[in-house]
Amino acid sequence: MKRKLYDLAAADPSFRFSPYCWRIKLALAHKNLSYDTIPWRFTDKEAIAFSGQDKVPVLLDGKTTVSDSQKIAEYLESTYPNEASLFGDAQAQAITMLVKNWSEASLQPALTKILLPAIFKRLAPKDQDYFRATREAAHGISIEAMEAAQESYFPAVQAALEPLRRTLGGQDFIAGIAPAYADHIVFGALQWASLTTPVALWGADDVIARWMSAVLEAYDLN
Ligand SMILES: N[C@@H](CCC(=O)N[C@@H](CS)C(=O)NCC(=O)O)C(=O)O
Repeated sequence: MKRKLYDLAAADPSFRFSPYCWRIKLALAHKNLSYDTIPWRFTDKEAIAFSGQDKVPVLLDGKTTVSDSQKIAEYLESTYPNEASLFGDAQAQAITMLVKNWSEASLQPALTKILLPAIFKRLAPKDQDYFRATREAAHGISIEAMEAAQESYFPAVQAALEPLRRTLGGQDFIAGIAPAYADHIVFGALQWASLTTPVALWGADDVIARWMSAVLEAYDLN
């Protein structure tokens, strides 16, 4: 049975924008593992209830079901040890947690209020009420107010990107000479942004744009 990945989709089923699902699509490519994706919408909770939780990514690999991107990455690393490593040695794996936590605690929150209004417009109509209710409750501000305040969120994004720009100014990838899971994590966050918002948060000649193309190219995803 072919591996299956439940992957967040918009109204257009081919529009796949989840930062956490992108991590896993790159991790599967890194391990040279083929898979089919199943488009999933925020309100399709029943479809993934078998995984014991309500978020994507969810990976089905033979008889094994794994959810949560970090757990999926660790599962792939231990199940396919003969394929290229996602983390490197134990020290590198530990340092990858700093990258994950920086992305989730600094970079992604800085991007969120810029992206939510753009995502809202692209969602399947059946998802829009749920998305509005959950996101407005989480942020204490309406989607429309976020959109109106958009420019006030730009400085925090640039501040969050500074460590990444400095790093990529001196090396090709976050993990060094080739991409690894630390790159997949940050790529997922920035792909989430570049797919959903028309706002240019970095230019075509920015080191970030160069690195994003290089990550895709490394996996023949360009
Ligand atoms: N910690 C989880 C987070 C996954 C997550 O938040 N996924 C979002 C899509 S990007 C989701 O499924 N949200 C469902 C919802 O908000 O109801 C992971 O790393 O996989």
